[in-house]
Amino acid sequence: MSDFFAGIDKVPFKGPESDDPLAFRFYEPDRLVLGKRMEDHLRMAVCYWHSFAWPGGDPFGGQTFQRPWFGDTMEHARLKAEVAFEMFERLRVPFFTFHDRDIAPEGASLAESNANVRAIAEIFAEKMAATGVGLLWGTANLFSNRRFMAGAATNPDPEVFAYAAAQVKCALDVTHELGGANYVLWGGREGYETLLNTDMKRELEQAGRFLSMVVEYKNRIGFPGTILIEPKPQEPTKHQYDYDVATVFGFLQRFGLEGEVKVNIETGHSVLAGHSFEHEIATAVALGVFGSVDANRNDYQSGWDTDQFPNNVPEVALAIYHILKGGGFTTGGFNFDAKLRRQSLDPVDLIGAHVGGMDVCARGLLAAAAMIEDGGLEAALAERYAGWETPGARAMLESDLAAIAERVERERIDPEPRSGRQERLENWINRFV
Ligand code: XLS
Ligand code: NI
Ligand code: NI
Repeated sequence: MSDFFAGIDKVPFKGPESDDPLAFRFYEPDRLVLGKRMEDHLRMAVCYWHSFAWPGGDPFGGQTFQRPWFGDTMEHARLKAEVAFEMFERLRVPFFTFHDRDIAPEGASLAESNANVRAIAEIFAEKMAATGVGLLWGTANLFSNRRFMAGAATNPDPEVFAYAAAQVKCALDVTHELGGANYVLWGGREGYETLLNTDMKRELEQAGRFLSMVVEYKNRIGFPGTILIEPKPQEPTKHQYDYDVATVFGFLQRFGLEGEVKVNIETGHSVLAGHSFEHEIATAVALGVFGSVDANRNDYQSGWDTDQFPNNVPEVALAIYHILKGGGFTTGGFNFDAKLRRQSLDPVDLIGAHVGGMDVCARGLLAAAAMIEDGGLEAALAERYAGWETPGARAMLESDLAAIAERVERERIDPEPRSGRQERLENWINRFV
């Protein structure tokens, strides 16, 4: 046991009237919502990188956080694992997520790095068995080390492609051994800084082949989880190839992977791509590739992927509404890809931030469930598209342009526009959030 969170108890549920900043006001894991436990709806996860690996730097200054596990020895990594599970238990969070390089220091060779990752994974396995905390997903960090400065799978140097493949193999093996529900690929540097030095056609083909190899290997080892791609339009690159959900879907189709790979949608990345969070979710649901969510929020003025904790209930409620309409999570969940502000120095800040984020998701779920139970939005949609339910309209989709044109003339079809009722629907939403 470490003393990092000394004085902070397991977070209790105290109800909406509570003013205790370290208590849940809405999150009750066992509460049934639409017939399913809240915990099973939301499948929330703490991410290792922002909470335990990030030092609090920004482009103008370095570390602000002082953590006893900062350093690059295995001793530090073991302490980090200790503290991480102490936090998961206090938060009653059912899952966590990590990159290989978050959990263990990089060694002098890839073999040594892999051995370090495996040594910590063994500790994870014991702690997971003891606490019941599961792994929502694992991933490989293919962006921090300078070897990846020009990309991983899309690198002009085939040796970097090879190194990335070897690193992903190990991260996927470890994720599989820990019973991970998914494996994520975020192509942080799979894009370009300038087209002047970039052969885009070649790079896209490399990325497609790399992803196909990941899927082939996943099937070979019998990993039952889902492979997820996390779209992001740019940052740190000027342009990232996994721009948004629709772009990723086109890419998957091109390489015949649309049945094998799904998407992990991040709130902040949706905003960076010029979309709303619910737009990205609705797109993924419509295309059949919805997988998981990285929950956070961006500062709307700064234009950066600021990875703040979610605190906007209406935004989260609409997102969850679309997730529920799409059938809810299967292997996915809500991963808090969110970090403290660099002035939030204390252990209590780390706990309090997650309590708030989890409560926002719980409140969003309750609002979304109430919207579904009320049925108003669904009824409005059904009414709006009712014309398409008639046999004539359906038959038209099987006919052809000339036949349709002939019918329009014969029946003197001249459509009368109808109100879209947007404000009424916006007002309706406000009854629930
Ligand atoms: C960065 C990404 C990253 C992924 C995991 O913007 O969100 O944190 O989720 O590599
Ligand atoms: Ni993310
Ligand atoms: Ni991000």
